Amino acid sequence: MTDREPRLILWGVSTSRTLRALWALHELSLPYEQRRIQPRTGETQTAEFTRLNPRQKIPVLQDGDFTIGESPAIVAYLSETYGTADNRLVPDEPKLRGEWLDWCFHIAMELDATSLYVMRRHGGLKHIYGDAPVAVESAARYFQAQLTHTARALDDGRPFLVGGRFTSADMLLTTCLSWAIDYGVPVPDVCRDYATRLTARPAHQAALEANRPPPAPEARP
Ligand SMILES: N[C@@H](CCC(=O)N[C@@H](CS)C(=O)NCC(=O)O)C(=O)O
Repeated sequence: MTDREPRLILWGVSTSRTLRALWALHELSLPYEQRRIQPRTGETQTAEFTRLNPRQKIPVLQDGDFTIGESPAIVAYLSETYGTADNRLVPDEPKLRGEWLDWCFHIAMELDATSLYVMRRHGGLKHIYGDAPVAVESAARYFQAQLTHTARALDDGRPFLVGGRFTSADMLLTTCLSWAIDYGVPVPDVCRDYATRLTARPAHQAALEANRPPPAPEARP
């Protein structure tokens, strides 16, 4: 933890990836402002936002004059900059850190990018990315096959993925499990129970609230 006073601004709302950043902010009890921009509204394409993130994606975190995107990186940055011995989300012992990285890459690549995001892009967002039912079906099967490894790991009764304590790998896995359950992809009981336990954390509940999208214009009073 540094003695630097955080000046944190989180850009984004309403996505599984912004939820991760919000969850970390609440786990670490950090004060922040939120710019509640949403995907596919044009708000990620403005000149102001593109200067911040040329990838035109949310979430983005500003910490003073430092800017970072990619939800797993935001969470790790927050923990390494502001985490304490009690609430840090990243292990520091080299082997545990290696194990943590292994889980983070596995979840972000195999469960998120290769599976759930393919389902999202070619299912719910097919009007933008193209209709590809075979890709959606195959991604759902791939997710289930990849998840068997996670289910086997959790079958040993461990409360968290790495080192007996809550880390950001648990945040990535929980958001993917919630996403899969929401899509109706079958998830083994051991993973479902794990997700139920982790989503009950007060910081997750607070993050869910902060991640709620603003009401649609026509619904506003
Ligand atoms: N790998 C990135 C993915 C971020 C991402 O794809 N964000 C989407 C929404 S979930 C986005 O901002 N799309 C821009 C837009 O649709 O305007 C992360 O984990 O942060």
